[in-house]
Amino acid sequence: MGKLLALALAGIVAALVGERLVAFRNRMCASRELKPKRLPNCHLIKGIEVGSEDIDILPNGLAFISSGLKYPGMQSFAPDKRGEILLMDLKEENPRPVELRISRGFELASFNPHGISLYVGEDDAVYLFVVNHPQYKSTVELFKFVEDDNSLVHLKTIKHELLPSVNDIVAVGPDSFFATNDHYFTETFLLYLEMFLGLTWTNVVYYSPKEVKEVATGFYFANGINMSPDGRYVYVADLLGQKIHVFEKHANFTLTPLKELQLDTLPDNLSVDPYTGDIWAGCHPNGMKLLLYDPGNLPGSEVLRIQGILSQKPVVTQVYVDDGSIIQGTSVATVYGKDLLIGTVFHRGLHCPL
Ligand SMILES: [Ca+2]
Ligand SMILES: [Ca+2]
Repeated sequence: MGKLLALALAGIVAALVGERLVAFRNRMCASRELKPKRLPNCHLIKGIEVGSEDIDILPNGLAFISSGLKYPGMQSFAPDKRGEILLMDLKEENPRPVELRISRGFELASFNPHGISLYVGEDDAVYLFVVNHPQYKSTVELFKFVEDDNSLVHLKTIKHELLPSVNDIVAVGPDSFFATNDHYFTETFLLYLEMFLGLTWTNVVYYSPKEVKEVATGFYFANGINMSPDGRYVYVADLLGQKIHVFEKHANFTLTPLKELQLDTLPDNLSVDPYTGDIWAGCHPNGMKLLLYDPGNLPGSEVLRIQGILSQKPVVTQVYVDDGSIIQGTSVATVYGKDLLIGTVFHRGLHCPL
């Protein structure tokens, strides 16, 4: 009887694991194959050697790029190199990125930048918020940009128990923001178990010096976050839910769910065109290939433009699709006029005229 019970239990466990595995592979888009769709005259951006995970652009064409992310379980081609913030002036004829100097007193050796967000203050001061993972922990670093000097002055490091695993942020004031947590757990084994089991425990948190609160939850893997140009709506990419969630933002910085847009790909960071309001999403068409990074079977890239997200029928356009032969693991796509910048966690970004 003991053996029969053990066999029955083993059978149930095997069935559950099998069911979870199938569901996990579906969430990862593991069987998706790609038909490349390229844009003419794109070139890889020289001077970005260890990744271009997130990009944000000022109205004057200065693009800020976070480079050198090391993320648990993900391939890194320069595991010992510290991260950096690069600046590229898109108004120049042949823009080349330069590293921004960071003021003394900031712990540069362990700089591991992830999502970023710019905020222009009332006095035209430019603030750069950077998600950082020193020793694989999560902090948000607040910098002030000094253009004359191509430098960042470090203002403060923000740590909070509600910000344990931050992926991306969108600034809403000179020292306040919404942030996504991409995992509930922080320990590597548990965070992978969380993904495998398909728990939807990740969230969005509002932070200000006076108040910190969870404002949305129920995501498999909350990733990119951004806001409509009028500041009324907040967009959140759920990477493993393959969705973009739209929330209405209120004066007290709470969020009300408004709608969801189902995609057939894994959306990472979201950018918003300040003139058209279109959302540009850097996407991973096959999450399994991204995770495994097999040089013989490279992860691909996909860039989507979403027009009219609030309308009855949003228009989703595949702008760029690559099987990985040119760019792998696209994490962001952002536009400045007729320039499209595509970033990736692994290597150089791509600059395409639209
Ligand atoms: Ca961002
Ligand atoms: Ca991200």
